[in-house]
Amino acid sequence: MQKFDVVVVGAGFAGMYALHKLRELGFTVKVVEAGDGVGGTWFWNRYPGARCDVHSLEYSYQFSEELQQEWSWSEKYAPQPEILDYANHVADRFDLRRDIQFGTRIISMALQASSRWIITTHSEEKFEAQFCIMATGCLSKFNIPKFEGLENFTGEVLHTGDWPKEEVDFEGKNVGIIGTGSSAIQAIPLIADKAKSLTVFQRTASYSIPAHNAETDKKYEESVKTDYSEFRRSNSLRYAALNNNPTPVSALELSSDERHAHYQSRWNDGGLSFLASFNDIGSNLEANKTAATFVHSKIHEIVNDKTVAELLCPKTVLGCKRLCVDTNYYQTFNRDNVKLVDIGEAGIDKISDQGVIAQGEEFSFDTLIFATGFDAMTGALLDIDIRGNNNLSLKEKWQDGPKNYLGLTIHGFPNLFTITGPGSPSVLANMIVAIEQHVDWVAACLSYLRDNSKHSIEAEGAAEESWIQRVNDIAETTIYSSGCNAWYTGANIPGKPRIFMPYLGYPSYVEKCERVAEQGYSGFKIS
Ligand code: N01
Repeated sequence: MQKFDVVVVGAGFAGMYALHKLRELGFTVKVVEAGDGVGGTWFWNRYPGARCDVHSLEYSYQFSEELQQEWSWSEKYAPQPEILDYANHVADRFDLRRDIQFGTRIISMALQASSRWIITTHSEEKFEAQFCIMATGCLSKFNIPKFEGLENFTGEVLHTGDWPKEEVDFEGKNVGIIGTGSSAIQAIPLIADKAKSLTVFQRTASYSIPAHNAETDKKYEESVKTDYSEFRRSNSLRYAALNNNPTPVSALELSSDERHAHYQSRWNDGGLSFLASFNDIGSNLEANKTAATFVHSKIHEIVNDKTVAELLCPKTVLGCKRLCVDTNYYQTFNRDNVKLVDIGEAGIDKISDQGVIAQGEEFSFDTLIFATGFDAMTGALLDIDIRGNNNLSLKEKWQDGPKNYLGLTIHGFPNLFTITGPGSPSVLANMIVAIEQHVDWVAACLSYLRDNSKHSIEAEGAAEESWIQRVNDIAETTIYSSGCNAWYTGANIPGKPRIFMPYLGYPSYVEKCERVAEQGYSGFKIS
């Protein structure tokens, strides 16, 4: 059995950086990856139109000044193929592949009395490691709902989160797509452009803000690169570690004309920074409603058919489910070959051999696309049979929802770390920034243990309890507690316990992590 200081599960952005950082510090590291390439979410999500909703100059690593200076993004919002190229470039540049085992899925991990882990792959290969780092991603276990009759469908079935590497040909095809979240919203305009017909099954309408994507502004790039580290530092002081230029004013302080003009200017800028239009959209439902009303008015301006426009207007709290960013999403419903079927809460009746039956009507398709999202944040972790102290499984431990300390470590599971786990800013921050902060923290922690001849670190139960309380207390003061069926809470997966998973507020999170380390890892048992 091969032995390592650290086994890392996953070779997305988190796993790649963990490998680089820990190897640099002299640890022996093995990365195990189910796919046959690096890139994680950007390896699997190859659907047409897939691109990041964070500006390219921010959605990139900062650990190497040379890397961030030499790489140039072609567009304001990088498309998936370019992000995958970037991941491959990083893997080559830092010679990562020699320590990554591709095409290998971890199925179980068991803690030994020695506080070392035995890790077993799908082919029964075993590794031993003192530490395990779960870099399994927040949106990596894709979800196909259990639709009755799905197995009978005779056409092609695709999922946006598990898209084929080969180009899918939609020419002359009748296509159905279930779901209207971020993935669908990006894919729909491009598929509609190719397919004979596209039918969109919408259960809950989403708010979407235009990306206004463009080629990279070279002057802006140059100005950022003149002092990239200062750009990163100032972004890291913001709520979501994004350069979103927040307006420090309540939406309710302005006259309705002033407010409208302000929203219009944010709409013209495009993207997620719309959420920062005012300082209370995320915390005050009345303020939030003004933003929702503005987006409704835009939908009605764009979509010609009044009934379709009204169906596309979300009735939910804006931002409570992930805000989407699009290119020509609403415009696509003006095409003759696109049909919106609002299935509402009744949902899909069933799948037939020909297609979808909804509201008693059968829709026939050559291709059926599931844009039905992910078992987010916990799905990939719980797919592995992880057993800690006293053979306790993580599944049992988390049966009422994920519990951990700092979103990084779990009581009962010593020497195991989760990168961007539930309870950390993760999906509600710039993911790559959050990843680097976590990896740096773990690397410092492992160095501390080594320097002090310690072999085991475990979150204390009390620290875990108070952490979960803190995560929830913060969420309670925001629109996220308004009860929408967001994947942030697990509500998109039937039977999944509902608990708000991300930690809100990157700067206060980082401060806490730093304080814990400075205090000799307070809240942990070290031996
Ligand atoms: O998944 P989703 P996604 N019957 O969960 C519907 C990131 N991302 O892959 O809302 C019928 O958002 C579901 O309906 P409802 C981003 O963080 C980023 O689109 O549950 N419909 C919903 O419409 C994003 O939030 C980027 O009522 C069903 C859709 O499927 C996250 O990934 C791009 C159903 C799922 O939407 C996930 O996005 C893409 C059922 N049984 C993704 N079950 C960018 O960076 C589910 N649905 C831009």
